[in-house]
Amino acid sequence: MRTKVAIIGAGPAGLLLGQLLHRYGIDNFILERQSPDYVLGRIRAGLLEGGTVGLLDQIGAGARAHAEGLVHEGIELAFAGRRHRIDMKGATGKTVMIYGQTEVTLDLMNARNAAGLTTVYEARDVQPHDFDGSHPRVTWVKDGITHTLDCDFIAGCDGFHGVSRASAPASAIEEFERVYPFGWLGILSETPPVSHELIYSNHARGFALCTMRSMKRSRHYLQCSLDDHVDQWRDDRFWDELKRRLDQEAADNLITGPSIEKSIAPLRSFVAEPMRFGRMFLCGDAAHIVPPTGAKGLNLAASDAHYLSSALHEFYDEKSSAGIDAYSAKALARVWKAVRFSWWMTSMLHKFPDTGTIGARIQLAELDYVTQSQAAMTSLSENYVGLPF
Ligand code: RFL
Ligand code: PHB
Repeated sequence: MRTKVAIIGAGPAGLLLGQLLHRYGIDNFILERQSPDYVLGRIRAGLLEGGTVGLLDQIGAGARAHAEGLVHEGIELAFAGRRHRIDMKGATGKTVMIYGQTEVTLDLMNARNAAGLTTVYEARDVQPHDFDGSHPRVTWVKDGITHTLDCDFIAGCDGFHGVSRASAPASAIEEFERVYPFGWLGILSETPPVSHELIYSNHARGFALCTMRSMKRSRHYLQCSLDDHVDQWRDDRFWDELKRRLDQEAADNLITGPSIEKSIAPLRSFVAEPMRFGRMFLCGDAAHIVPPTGAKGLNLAASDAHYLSSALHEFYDEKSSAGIDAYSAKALARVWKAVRFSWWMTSMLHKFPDTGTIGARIQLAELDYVTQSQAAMTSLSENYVGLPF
């Protein structure tokens, strides 16, 4: 078997890259360890930058997002018992969209099926080989049989725990990491959102976020201890704790109901440099992780896929290596700005075990500044709606 680009991983990065390459007429093949249902079942991101929606439009997969997604023009920051709105559209002229990662993934899978492109799900022992030479290949096992795919390039879109980054020589990678001393406990419920925009709350008991998937379905997060287990968080405990971390009006408006999903995610900032090893490129969470406070993970996966598809288009169309040579530096320049923004939002909004009362007062001063200064609001908004790519 042979293809131009072998893509490892059918998450948002791999599926979007596949469609962007297809639009340029570049043949590609995806290998995914899990089943389609498993991939679709992961409740993760909910917020898309305008640029990400634009990429879905470019590949003809944006119709349902425009019909069902919720366009948001601002967010609210809650602290010291009050909520303050940041008018992002007023500050930048841009908006963001609430549209779940599960829906994005489904739209991308449907586009891939409609284009007749190959995806092998439940591929075991996927392994990239010989990407330091001119004839890379990928092997995997399916139904007990080992398969080989020859290719020009390998795209490692297999997430933080994937095989691609792990296959690059350790001496060629520099890793940067911060693990935060807390996690996010998230629940999904068939209840209307508290407010029509997202509420990010800084509270002495810990951070809380009220977000949504639709006007009938809410997604809420609470900062929790890394030792916590979902079994310790019955629904009524979750709702009680959320109410305590919100301002009075939001707490009064909160409609509770049974959770449909409940999970705990650790928070981490991580970057692997470079994002290219010979004929293998890393894309999305395979190369970098950000804490979800800035809503950047999926959006970075999308901008990486954009940079990489443009670079490969230049390679095939213009017979020029300039694009692929510049990919890592170009992608990392945007990644580091999102890493900085996500770290900053996380630092401003969470309760840190080791910064004491002075840390808490500095956070309040910063939140006061960010919600009073037009310059600060514009800076937050510019990053939140997504820096250009
Ligand atoms: P994914 O989604 O992890 O997909 C990688 C795919 O690769 C497969 N795979 C392999 N396949 C073959 N062989 C192997 N050896 C393989 N190893 C792994 C996996 O099965 C999987 O299908 O990475 P990708 O595509 O880079 O996408 C990244 C995003 O999923 C991630 O950044 C976001 O979910 C982060 N995130 C958010 N991002 C946003 O932009 N906005 C948000 O509002 C937002 N909220 C969130 C989030 C992540 C969260 N959690 C749980 C980490 C909220 C949360 C709670
Ligand atoms: C979500 O809707 O799941 C979401 C939104 C914004 C964030 C994180 C998660 O910052």
